[in-house]
Amino acid sequence: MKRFTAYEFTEYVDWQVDADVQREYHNKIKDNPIIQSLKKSDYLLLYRNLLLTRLHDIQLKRWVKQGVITKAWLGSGEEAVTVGMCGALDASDVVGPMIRNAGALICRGMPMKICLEAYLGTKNTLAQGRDLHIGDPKIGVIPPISHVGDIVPVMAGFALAFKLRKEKRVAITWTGDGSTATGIFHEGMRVASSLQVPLISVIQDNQVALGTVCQHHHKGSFTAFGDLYGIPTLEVDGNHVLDCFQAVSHARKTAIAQQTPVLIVAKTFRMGGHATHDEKEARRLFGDDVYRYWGKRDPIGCYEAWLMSEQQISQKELEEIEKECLAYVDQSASEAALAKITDAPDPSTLTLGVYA
Ligand SMILES: Cc1ncc(C[n+]2csc(CCOP(=O)(O)OP(=O)(O)O)c2C)c(N)n1
Ligand SMILES: [Mg+2]
Repeated sequence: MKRFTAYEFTEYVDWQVDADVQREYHNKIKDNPIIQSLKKSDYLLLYRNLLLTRLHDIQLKRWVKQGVITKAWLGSGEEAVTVGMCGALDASDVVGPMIRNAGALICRGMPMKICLEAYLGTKNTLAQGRDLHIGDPKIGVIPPISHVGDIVPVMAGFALAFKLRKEKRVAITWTGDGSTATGIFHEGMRVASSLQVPLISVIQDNQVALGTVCQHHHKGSFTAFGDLYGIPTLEVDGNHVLDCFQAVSHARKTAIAQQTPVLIVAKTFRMGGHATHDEKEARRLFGDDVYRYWGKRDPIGCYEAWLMSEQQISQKELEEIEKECLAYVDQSASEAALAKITDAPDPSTLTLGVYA
């Protein structure tokens, strides 16, 4: 993909195929029947959604640098966990993303213009400009809850409703490594496991919470939570869109057939800061070697290389998709910027629908 020197991490700007990483990437899924059953259009849809998710973040970063917004919470480097997992869902399922899972909105079909308007506070989003955490129940997206962990029991509640109505649907949510420290995450997991509801709970271990590295806030393996709650548990490469896809595809079947929650632990890496304001501090926290290691594992670069070498998809075909995505994001950003002027919320509506 085209790299954006002004907005992207140096490891991505200089990205090249690393033979060892690529071999490992291929071996991870080479005999997987779920991946083998995918069609070319499925592969390309995942590619498109990865690109759109990255370009969404690049556009936000551009606005930060231009002073249009003060900061943005990005998911750069972690796109595969969201895009791969959403790709394996059914349209009837319900997703509960956190702010680093903006790709979930894109995968579920929210117009890019609205995704971007969330940051501009227009009246066109679900919260009508009050909050940048957005969703849309019509497309099965529950907005992130600012208090981390709180979405887990909410999503368990959706899963309980599906169970009681005997519907073949699942609810899925993502919790960061740091947010597993909250009591509410465990209350949600305990309710889901004791009531045996079809909840897919993903621990998105990007190895950091704000400025605290994971080793300092958690000892032990996150997969042990699966035993603790007596539920099936999977461990995936969070930078591998196909590994994430196959895990949710499998988890979804299990969750519905056995009426059980499934835990998925996905290891990944936050290439930026907690938000755009502390990218330099984050680099100091981990050091260059760690960035180099994860930079080689760019979820988009690796997938692109895999599509070309294993699926014989030409670079030209991928570039065509990219051209469309770039044009779509550019157009959406212009429309969103205009909406900031034309569709500002009416101040007299400030307290409407506000209950706490
Ligand atoms: C209950 C609660 N405590 C603290 C915060 C402040 N806070 C926001 S994000 C964050 C770190 C979350 O880390 P992690 O769960 O690993 O997610 P990541 O940011 O790495 O994606 C904290 C402490 C919050 N939003 N809610
Ligand atoms: Mg984290």
